[in-house]
Amino acid sequence: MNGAIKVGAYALGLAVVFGGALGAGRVVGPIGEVAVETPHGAGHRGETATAAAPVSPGPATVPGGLQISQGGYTLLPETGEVKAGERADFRFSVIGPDGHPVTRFTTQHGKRLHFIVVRRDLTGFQHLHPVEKGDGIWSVPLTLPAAGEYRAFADFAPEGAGGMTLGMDLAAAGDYRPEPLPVPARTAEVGDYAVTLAGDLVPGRMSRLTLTVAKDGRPVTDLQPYLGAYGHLVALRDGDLAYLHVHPDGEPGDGRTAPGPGITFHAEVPSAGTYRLFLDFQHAGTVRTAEFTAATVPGVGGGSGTEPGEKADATPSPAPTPTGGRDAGGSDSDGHGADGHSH
Ligand SMILES: [Cu+2]
Repeated sequence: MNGAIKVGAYALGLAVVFGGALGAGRVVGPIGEVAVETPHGAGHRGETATAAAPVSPGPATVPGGLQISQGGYTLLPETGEVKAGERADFRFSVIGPDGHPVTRFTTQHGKRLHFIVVRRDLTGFQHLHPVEKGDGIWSVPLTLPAAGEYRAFADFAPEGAGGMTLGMDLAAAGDYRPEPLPVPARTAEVGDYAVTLAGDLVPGRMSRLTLTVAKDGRPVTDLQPYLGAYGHLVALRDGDLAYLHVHPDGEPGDGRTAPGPGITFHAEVPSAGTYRLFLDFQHAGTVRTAEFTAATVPGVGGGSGTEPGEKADATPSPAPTPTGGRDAGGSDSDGHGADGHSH
């Protein structure tokens, strides 16, 4: 049964800018911004700032979710076997740099840890919230609906460290028949709801995506906050399930973010390719997930002679595209002043 499964293990190694957490802010690693005082810095005190300020993480940054251990933190599963279709009490811990389970986490989006599970063919998406009772052991009821190789992501921020996403494999034995990835589409239906995706993923650039929710053909304008936002978006790269950093633009109660129908995000994908997007939103008391396949579009300028994966440092001319500035803060001011969606 293991023959076909191996394939998934390869695609690692594509190293780029992926961030870690569900909206936890910038790509940060535990090594982030601390200005290290290196020995050869002695005598140059005044200059440390320049030397130590890493403006760009550079191409060596590994996308989130691809590793079970990263930056000194390691996921340790404690549940051996999960049987397809049977509910398991799945347990794991996060081992910290000191070798002990981490018990202090910074709350992000209302939870200390977010747990995403998906089968390797990008079906069966689940967004769960395990419970930890003080000993560093996380526990969550988990059902893997069908046989196959699954990927589980733990998205968290240890206290004092940046947000990160670690990933681990889970297997449910049996006859695994992977499903083909749906073709890219602008609209996804879930129950009586239709969600429409506007905006494009551009490799190496922060892209603005707006997902608009309608029910029975009418725009939904009373979305409910779910974990502190009107929507949560997880994006996974087809081919290796790298976990993409997406953060919402605005939040309930900030005086400018409407409860629908549009939910806006900023997402940065590191490479050209195809991604699967999962939008969790809550309406009428129920959380639903709308799923999209999205292919990247080429970056700025006409001549697409450069590798999209490389950051566009050498972009010859300023980009006239409307997809937003290079940063969330105060960008999108080109042309249409208001926020993409009408109020
Ligand atoms: Cu969550």
